[in-house]
Amino acid sequence: MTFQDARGAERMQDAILRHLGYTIGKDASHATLHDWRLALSYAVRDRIVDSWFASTRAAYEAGAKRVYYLSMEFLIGRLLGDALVNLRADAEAKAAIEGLGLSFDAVLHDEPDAALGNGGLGRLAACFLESLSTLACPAMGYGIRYEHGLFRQSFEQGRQVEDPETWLQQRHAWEFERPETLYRIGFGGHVTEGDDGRMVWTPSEAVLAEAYDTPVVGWQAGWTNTLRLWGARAVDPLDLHRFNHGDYVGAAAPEMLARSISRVLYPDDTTEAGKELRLKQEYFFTAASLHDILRRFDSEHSDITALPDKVAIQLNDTHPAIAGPELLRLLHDERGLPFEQALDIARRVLNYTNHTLLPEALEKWPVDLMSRLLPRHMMLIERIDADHAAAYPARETHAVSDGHVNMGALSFIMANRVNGVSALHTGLMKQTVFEDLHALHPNRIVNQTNGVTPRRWLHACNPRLSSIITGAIGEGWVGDLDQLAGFEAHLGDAGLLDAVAAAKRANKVALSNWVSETHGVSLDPDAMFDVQIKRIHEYKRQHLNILEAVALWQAIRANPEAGWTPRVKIFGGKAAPGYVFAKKIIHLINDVAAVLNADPVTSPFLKVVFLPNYNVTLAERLIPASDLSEQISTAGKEASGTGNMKFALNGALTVGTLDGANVEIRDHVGPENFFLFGMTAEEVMARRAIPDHAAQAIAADPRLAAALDAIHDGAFSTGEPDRFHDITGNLRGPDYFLVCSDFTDYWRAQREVDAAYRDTADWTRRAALNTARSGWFSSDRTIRGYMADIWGASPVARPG
Ligand code: 26W
Repeated sequence: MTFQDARGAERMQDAILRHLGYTIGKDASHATLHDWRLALSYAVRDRIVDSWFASTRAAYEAGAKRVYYLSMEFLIGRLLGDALVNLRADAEAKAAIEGLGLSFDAVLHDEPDAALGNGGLGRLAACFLESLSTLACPAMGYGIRYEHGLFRQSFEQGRQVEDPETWLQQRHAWEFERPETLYRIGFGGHVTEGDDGRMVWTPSEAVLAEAYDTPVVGWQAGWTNTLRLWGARAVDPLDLHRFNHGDYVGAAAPEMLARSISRVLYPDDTTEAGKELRLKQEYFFTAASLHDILRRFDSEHSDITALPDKVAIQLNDTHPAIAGPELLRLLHDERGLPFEQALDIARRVLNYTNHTLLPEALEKWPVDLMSRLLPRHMMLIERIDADHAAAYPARETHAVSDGHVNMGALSFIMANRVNGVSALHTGLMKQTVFEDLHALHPNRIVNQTNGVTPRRWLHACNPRLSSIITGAIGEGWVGDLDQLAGFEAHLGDAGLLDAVAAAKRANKVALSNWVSETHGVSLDPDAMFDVQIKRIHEYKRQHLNILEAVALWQAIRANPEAGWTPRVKIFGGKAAPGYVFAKKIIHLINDVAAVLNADPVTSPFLKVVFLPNYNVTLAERLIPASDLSEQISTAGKEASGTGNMKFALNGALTVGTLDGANVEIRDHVGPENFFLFGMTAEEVMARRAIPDHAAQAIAADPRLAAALDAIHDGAFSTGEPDRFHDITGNLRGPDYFLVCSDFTDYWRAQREVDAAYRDTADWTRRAALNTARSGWFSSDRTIRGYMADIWGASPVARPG
């Protein structure tokens, strides 16, 4: 440790002890691990605040254009480790904590995940905020401060059980409450015409939106932006009249009702809940955010028509789409701008990202619900629709049709730019859901292929590989991942590939130890770690993966001496509580695991593990220890994927379809370093047109037939043979996601994987090439694309 670090460690230790005493109010002899973690967090937070204030001041002084990212979800995970890495203070913090006789790992692991998101969309928002700060782009994230994030998952007899998530039942060191930043948000009521012809909305109920700020520090703490989350509370928290009459529940009802708006995250990530509370949540945070954005603009500028020059707003999917009508209401109704001018300003400020083509995920709100909850907005939506239809009569593109408001169409009509999240997805958007609107506005849709932050998803979660890379090419890659390409030239360096292989094996040993400690399952670190971690959904085809496991088990039993490549299939992922079929897939995987892992003949070659409560922190533990990344969705269904990028960056090879960003990953890492299988999106459409496509596939592949039979006959559900008949019935029947039709080629690819893995040196070379050639998948590159092609925003000179 350098003198510099020693001094740093001492300073850090002083700060920790100061906060333990004066912030937590504990002396060292009585402090719990939790107290120490909070004390360290506050000590680290102090350093971020300096960069935060400097950045905020610099943005003001520069009169910079600001980016506002509106998202119902921010899947942040833990913040302490990330902050330490970005402040370059992780070494001194480790020394300080160990100097106090504590385990650094234990302190870090005391922090709960901020699980304010479901999956890809929410995590992308978190990566984007970190990249916006790293690129010194003045920006704010706006969302909801859910009291309860995504549910905790556990298994009982192999079935998913959900329990409330409770991250806020302890001090949250990273937020600053802003009681002075309070907005009144109305619902319901009626609209009247004022004598000046302006429409006046008189809500029948209202809640208060209170701001909670979390600093988002970028790499090297060069810049720090703000994530502002809104908490709901009652205008009048206590009904004293009722209280005085002993109706204590009634007295607290207003507070309970109001807080229910930010109480819990809706756990659905592909099916719109369509619930009134969900729409209230969407309007609550969107309206509070727009109020806040205009207040800040007014404090710097006097001419509202300059708004598009100073403000760019990104709608993270349709969830904040009510922003269009709300901005119109604020500009036209409240500020008196002519409708057309207000519309023009709003259109030049708003942008919309689409993250899915699944019909059931496209939000369509019933007109009567919208009219009841947001009567003025419904009127404005109809006017927007009529205005657009009049201006573009060539195609039928109404946002309002058959009694519903299509939030995708509304977002498109109100947006300056609309983007997809991978090249394939953006192309399909133009051909399917937005075909008509694209024809009318051929330049509005652009592509911005997703990315992930290399700070959390390589540098922090995989220090072993990270230090090998830095040893070879210096540390510049962390802030500029394009430099990773330089690593390829070093793959021939003496011992480098051995070091890469050793790092991977050490990560796998660490994971095996953790799995055996926490789940009592022993994993052979020399086996191939074959990992599928993501939300459970039919289009992601976890059931294709477990079907292949059953077929492999049968093949090994039939010929144990055939020299099988030892493999461990690791699953992780939550199913939306109401998604019965997905929950059945989880049950099947756990039941298959129980039989396979207990099979003395096959378990040396094949094990299956489903790790419960998959979240950001578990991903950080699993991805560095993975050899094979399962990206096996039905082509045309996964908009992009971002886990696929994290695996490639961490030297896992991909077995996958030509879907989402898999296409671009394969182009960058080289087809020879990617195990491709399955139908293309076009072939999927053609195959689906064949009525008995599944039966044909089963008839053509006895291995597939045998695997289905085993599941159907109860081989994994003794005592309840028909437990999985809904799964086998679906796969032998409609099989909409073409599990059976892609099975044979998937089996073929997996056997190629087996053969490739046995050539350890060549596998390591291909793994290292995946790392070296994945620099493009940095969210810094993605955000630079948004800044240039969508927002017209530019970095501000870093203060000091
Ligand atoms: C209304 C319920 C609901 C909630 C969330 C519908 C849809 C969503 C999200 C759009 C689902 C989601 O997370 N989509 C994922 O977004 C990622 C980031 O762009 C992509 O990488 C994934 O492919 C996509 O499934």
